[in-house]
Amino acid sequence: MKALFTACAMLGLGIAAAQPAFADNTPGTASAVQSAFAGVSQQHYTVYVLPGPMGFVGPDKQTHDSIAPSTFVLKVGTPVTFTVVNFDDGSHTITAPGLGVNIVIKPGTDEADGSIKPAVTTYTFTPTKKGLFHWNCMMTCDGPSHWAMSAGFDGPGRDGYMGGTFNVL
Ligand SMILES: [Cu+2]
Repeated sequence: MKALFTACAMLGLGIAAAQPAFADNTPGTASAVQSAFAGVSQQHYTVYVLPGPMGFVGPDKQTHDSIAPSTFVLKVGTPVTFTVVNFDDGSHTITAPGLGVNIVIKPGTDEADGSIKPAVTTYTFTPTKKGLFHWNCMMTCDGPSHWAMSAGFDGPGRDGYMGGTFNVL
């Protein structure tokens, strides 16, 4: 967390809206955000899809299908490319209707030795409006409980597992 805070402070990113505890330590102004993004003309995220046994532990003490990271900070009007590495042999999606995003993630391949060969999906889009946009996976996943799909935030999908947020600044 300290590293994240330091990185944000160095960039001058206003994260007051998302992290009120940091409000005293960040400029939090639109001009500071624009200044921090001034040289950014292309963004890139590498995202990992982790099947249950590799995924994060929920409050039920079980591991779950997870997409990491699950929150994305984007610059409005600037193309962003996602490289999604899927270690699961099932398909997932990162779907945010409010932002017009639907990343359909290819499934990995089951190998003869029982391992899964990861699949790589790339997806590029340009966010055209600022704001917070929830995403969730539209596939039936995280069996048998499907816990990671259940309701959270303002839509289906547990944030940090099969749901999350785009923050377009
Ligand atoms: Cu999923």
